[in-house]
Amino acid sequence: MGFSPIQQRKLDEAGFLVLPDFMTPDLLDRLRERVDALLTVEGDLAGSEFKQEPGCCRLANLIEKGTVFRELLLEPRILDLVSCVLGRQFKLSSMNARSANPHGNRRQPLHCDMNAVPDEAGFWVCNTVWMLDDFTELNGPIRAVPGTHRSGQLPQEILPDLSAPHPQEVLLTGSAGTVIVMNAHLWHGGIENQTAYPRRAVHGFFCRRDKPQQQYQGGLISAETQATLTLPMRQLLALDDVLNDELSADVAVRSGFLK
Ligand SMILES: O=C(O)CCC(=O)C(=O)O
Repeated sequence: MGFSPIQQRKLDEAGFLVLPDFMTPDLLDRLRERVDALLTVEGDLAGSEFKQEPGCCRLANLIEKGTVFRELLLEPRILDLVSCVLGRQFKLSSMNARSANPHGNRRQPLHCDMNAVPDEAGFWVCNTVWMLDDFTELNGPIRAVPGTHRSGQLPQEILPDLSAPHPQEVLLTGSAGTVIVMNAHLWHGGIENQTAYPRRAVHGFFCRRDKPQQQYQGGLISAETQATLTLPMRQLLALDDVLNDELSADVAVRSGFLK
């Protein structure tokens, strides 16, 4: 494992781990370039394979849309940390991008991704957030309530107002090139971007193999792209996994908060 016991304990106890300077400048440049190009080309349709969100631009199905995103999928240090949350049996659930609009003036409600609560086998969702811009207090970082991944409850079961500040919340800030690994049972949500610039991130979202993918990769990735994928990629995408076909093929896409 490439991470210290202290870092692993932080991920386990707080529910997130911030990894500064994780990306090389070259990777960061290529991710930015591809995300911006896709946002331009897709225009009003951007994100529509999944869900669109007021106040921000989203992209979905990124494994299909660029080799640079496939590099993220196979990053061994990230996969090690994901396995600290999910155990060894996991797969990609979706890969998306989210750009909080300048002066977007909207915050996400506190949520758990996919409205997921841990089950008898433990945690089953884990997100990785690849910061393409600095996340500052003002430009719409993620807020999170440390330790809530262990509460066994969804925020909407407890809190009267999911948009209100939470007394224990912290802001997950960092400079561009940082990656956050987050137990996605953690109560969290993006807040308002009050600046004049977009705040972009790519989300590599993973789940345990016995659960449905958020976005069924076998249905979304074209045959042409599938033919170029290596075996480790196919395994992480669950492309040759009959159980995943049963679990994911007919499941409506599920978000923790988007209708
Ligand atoms: O701000 C972000 O990039 C992450 C927001 C988030 O929690 C989500 O879209 O589920």
